[in-house]
Amino acid sequence: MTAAALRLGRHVLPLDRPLVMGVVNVTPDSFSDGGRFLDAQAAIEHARRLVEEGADILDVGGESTRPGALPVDEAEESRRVLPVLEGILPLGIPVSIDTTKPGVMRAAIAAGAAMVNDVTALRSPGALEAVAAADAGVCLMHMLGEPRTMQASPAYGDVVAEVRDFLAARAAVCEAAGIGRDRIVIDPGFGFGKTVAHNLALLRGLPALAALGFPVLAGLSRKSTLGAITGRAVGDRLAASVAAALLAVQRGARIVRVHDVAATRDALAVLAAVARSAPGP
Ligand code: HH2
Repeated sequence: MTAAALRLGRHVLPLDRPLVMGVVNVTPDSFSDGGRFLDAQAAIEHARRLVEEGADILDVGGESTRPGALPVDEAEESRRVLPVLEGILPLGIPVSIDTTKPGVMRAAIAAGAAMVNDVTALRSPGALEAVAAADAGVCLMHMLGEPRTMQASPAYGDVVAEVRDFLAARAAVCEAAGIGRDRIVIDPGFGFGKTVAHNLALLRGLPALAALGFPVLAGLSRKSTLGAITGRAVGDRLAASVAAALLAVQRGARIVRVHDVAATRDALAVLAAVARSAPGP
């Protein structure tokens, strides 16, 4: 059974409705919005808009994970994200730090971050300890390989089973290190070492991940799989992104990581209304 609420630092988020995580990228090269919010003030204003639109969590990242992205050193990543983090904490909703680096995790948690979103599922030496020593939540994501090369030729026997087993193993490692179940979120990592067919299989297979008993986060917003399906450029994937978020929630995702919060919220409101409505005559 998935816990009734997710504990992220001092925040307790009920899981009786899907949560929307709004993306705040502070990078020059993110695939969808690279460079737009590199200036801290612009990123803070963007975050404020996402909260007004109904975001439940903000996810701040200072290093792009897009295929082929250049690595950023710890000092530069901290320099990018910490001022933004400090600027958006007063907005009052939990802030997640999207990083793989234990030093950035520690600094962000000390500054008030309530969650660590790690696309490498706390596999960097010291990352597990950095989260276990605090009360922050964690999102454990599956990635095959590393960003530079992950899209070269990803191959699986059974993608859903392999991703599920990886996430179950990482969650067990976290629990053994003292991170409570109610602080753990799992994520199949759409687009991280996956073909279009793998991503679609994972979307269909989300119930198998949800069955592990942890809230599932799905990040499909503006991703290239949606471009492959629709033929649209990254800036024109709003409708496809909203559809993907809705399909993910219908298949058991409890958190959707999105760039377009207002549109996603509207779609989820329709879904909730249908779920609440009495059976027709
Ligand atoms: N996707 C991206 C980044 N971080 N974290 C989780 N947990 N799940 C995801 O699917 C995920 C993620 C990629 O999207 P974006 O932040 O828009 O781009 P970039 O990594 O280029 O900054």
